[in-house]
Amino acid sequence: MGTAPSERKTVIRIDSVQMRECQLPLVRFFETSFGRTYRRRIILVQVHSEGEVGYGECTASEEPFYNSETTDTAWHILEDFVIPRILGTTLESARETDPLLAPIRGNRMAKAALETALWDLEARRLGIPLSRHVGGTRDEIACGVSIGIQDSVEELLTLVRREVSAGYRRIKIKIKPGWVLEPLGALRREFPDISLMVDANSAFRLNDLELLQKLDDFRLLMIEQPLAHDDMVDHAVLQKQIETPICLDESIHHAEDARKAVEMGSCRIINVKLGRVGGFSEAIKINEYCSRNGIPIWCGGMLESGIGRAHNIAMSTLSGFTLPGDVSASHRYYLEDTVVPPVTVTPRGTIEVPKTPGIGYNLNWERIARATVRTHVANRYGAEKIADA
Ligand code: OSB
Ligand code: MG
Repeated sequence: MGTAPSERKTVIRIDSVQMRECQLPLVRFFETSFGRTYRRRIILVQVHSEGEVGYGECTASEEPFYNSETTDTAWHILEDFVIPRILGTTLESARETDPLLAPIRGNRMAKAALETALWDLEARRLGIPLSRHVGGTRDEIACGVSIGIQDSVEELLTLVRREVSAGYRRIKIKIKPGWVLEPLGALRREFPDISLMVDANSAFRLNDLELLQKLDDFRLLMIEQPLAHDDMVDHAVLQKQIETPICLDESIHHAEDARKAVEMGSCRIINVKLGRVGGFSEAIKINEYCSRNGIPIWCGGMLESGIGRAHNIAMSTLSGFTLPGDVSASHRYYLEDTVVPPVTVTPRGTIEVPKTPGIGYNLNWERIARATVRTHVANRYGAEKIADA
């Protein structure tokens, strides 16, 4: 089971929280079954407590297609609900963030932006790497890549060749109706033995059973979220009729979802995304449940910039994260990242886990300043003033 999260505690008095929206162009568009993304609108969160700082990144997308959150809804929830609940409070530890935010339903990506920042802050105060603070033990993590839908099979092959020679340990391609058998056939002809998987982002229904059964011939590691985002029942029906293991992404919001999905037979593998589950506290619970029950898990990605990527690296060091995740090098998405140096991958297809306190990467302030389009600052003095008035 690995180690439990660090029991060491500090008292965290929340003095101020700053948010900024950064707009970062992607090196190349990223296409899923719900469309193309050309640039990210990312909210960065900074929490201050008695001279210490922690950083978080909100993983919500620009549009409510992956889940119901967007950059703008997350900004609203953070500004009007999350930050006011936290500001001026004194937490026994970062683990108390979750119960404090529990009255706010859903909006897990907004909440995770602050929750993860508090774990970073606490790790820095304790002088330990974030990976160790959350209970992780690995010194390096195994990396895979997620490759979007392309205009042609030839373009897909070019990209896969590049990532395979870079050393990535698992290739995932996005699929949708009309982009399944042809790309997979071409990939398996050229790369019969690579570790290969697909992600449908909910693009199919049980009606597509015949097509989904054909996937068994491609010896895939798994098929990620083939059916509706909110449907664990049909996933259980489907899993009985296909050999390829189903991995759930969109459907799992917390540890109780993970338990129910596993008990119903809706999946055999789980993709854990820090934002989607609301932060480290919940990710740790999922890790514990899945480790106890022999369910492999891996770290998903949301096209994060360096700060979110650093949090993903820390989470991937937990014991249950036994499969390569969607945590890859910064340069695949960003020419200039929000951290320096950017996240890099070894020729072995791994990322070395930072050993310095907190997230273990420095912020690229010059880049962040140029990308910032709006900011919001709230401090406890301001909050007290409003309360007195
Ligand atoms: O379903 O895993 C997904 C990106 C945006 C929205 C959903 C997904 C993805 C990815 C990207 O697959 C993974 C990455 O960040 O490299
Ligand atoms: Mg997915």
